[in-house]
Amino acid sequence: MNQSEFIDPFNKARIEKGFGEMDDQNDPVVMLLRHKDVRKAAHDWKTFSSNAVPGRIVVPSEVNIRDTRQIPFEVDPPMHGDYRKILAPWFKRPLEDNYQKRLEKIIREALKETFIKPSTEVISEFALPIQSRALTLLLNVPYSEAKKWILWGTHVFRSEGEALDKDKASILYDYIDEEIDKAIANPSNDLYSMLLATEINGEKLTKEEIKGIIILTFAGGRDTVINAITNTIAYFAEHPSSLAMLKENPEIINNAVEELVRYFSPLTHMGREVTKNTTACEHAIKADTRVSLCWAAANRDENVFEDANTVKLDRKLNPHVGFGFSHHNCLGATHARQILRTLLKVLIAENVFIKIENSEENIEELGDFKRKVGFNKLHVQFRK
Ligand code: HEM
Ligand code: EMZ
Repeated sequence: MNQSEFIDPFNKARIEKGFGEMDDQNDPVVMLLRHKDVRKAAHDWKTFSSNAVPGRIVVPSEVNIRDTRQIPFEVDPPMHGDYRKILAPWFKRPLEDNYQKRLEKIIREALKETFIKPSTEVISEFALPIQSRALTLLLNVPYSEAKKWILWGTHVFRSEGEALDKDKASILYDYIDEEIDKAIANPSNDLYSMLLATEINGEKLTKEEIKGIIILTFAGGRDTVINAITNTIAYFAEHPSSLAMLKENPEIINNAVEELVRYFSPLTHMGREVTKNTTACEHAIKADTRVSLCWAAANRDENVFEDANTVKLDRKLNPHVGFGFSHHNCLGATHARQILRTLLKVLIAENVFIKIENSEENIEELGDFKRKVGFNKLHVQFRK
């Protein structure tokens, strides 16, 4: 009973120094580990910029596989705010009744498929299909598109054994180019068409800008959501009484989702480019180097979270940074939260019993730190 235990590898460094160091393709990264420092740096875009060459703020860096700037993720204020303004209403659609109903149907059907199988591999047969089918709602495109996306596997830039796979990335880029061209020829009510019709300060968005927004929607919301779903299934397999507790107290489902995101922190960290010589935790940081904001370490900071290493589904005060902090906070969070809330509701309603058969951990190597972020494989039995 420990597959859903995610040990915090940053504890000692966070307490003793407040930062960690790792190399990434000869472009080292200073990782900020304390909640207070992570939030401060996330806010201070003038010193810690997202506006580097495309791909550089991601760790591992994607500079070798990507020329397109992801928007609004790789843009600083004030331009960042212009993009957010046009995207915000669209990314709030998951709050609509009809969206929620369709999402619930997707999750119910995915679960139903598991009941008739002796065994289910959660990532490929449950989490990935749910993530891809749910994304058709967010983009407002035909449900059948999900079939293609499922074939791409869990990460759009990574393949087994290759952290950065250029050929794989080009499948996504070509697909998006084609979809934008189709929307130009045949406008509909999908995200592509909305963006094609949008102006910022009297100017239409360029094709490259639209591509940057769509790449981010595919890449940012893929393995994060898949890990969140898969880790949640592992958790309730090992804590069936927590599921029963949620059934008794459905009013805490939203707290439970926040706590699972805090505990699992599906996105470990995100980088920034340092614009001027500065210091963090009394450590000198040179201009043009990289830092990362380690959401996963900040989310276990005992100065902020009591019993930080324990999952407390009814945790009330929960200022976690699992979805980031400040202006770049996750644009897909409404969608992601809705998926996780609906998943819990459906598991409860169906009285699901989950048994882990075997698993293989997905460990991220971050210099001195090794962090479990999820699973490569998780075989379970789902029973009613
Ligand atoms: C930003 C985490 C799901 C789209 C972020 C950031 C974090 C994060 C930590 C901040 C990055 C930064 O400050 O540099 C997560 C987690 C998710 C999730 C844990 C799932 C549990 C999604 C989904 C989508 C999405 C489903 C869309 C399909 C975005 C976008 C941004 C972002 C567009 C950039 C926002 C901006 O720069 O203003 N996410 N994300 N994310 N996320 Fe998510
Ligand atoms: C980037 C990133 C976005 C990056 C908010 O996070 O997610 C990563 O998984 C992608 O590889 O390109 O989209």
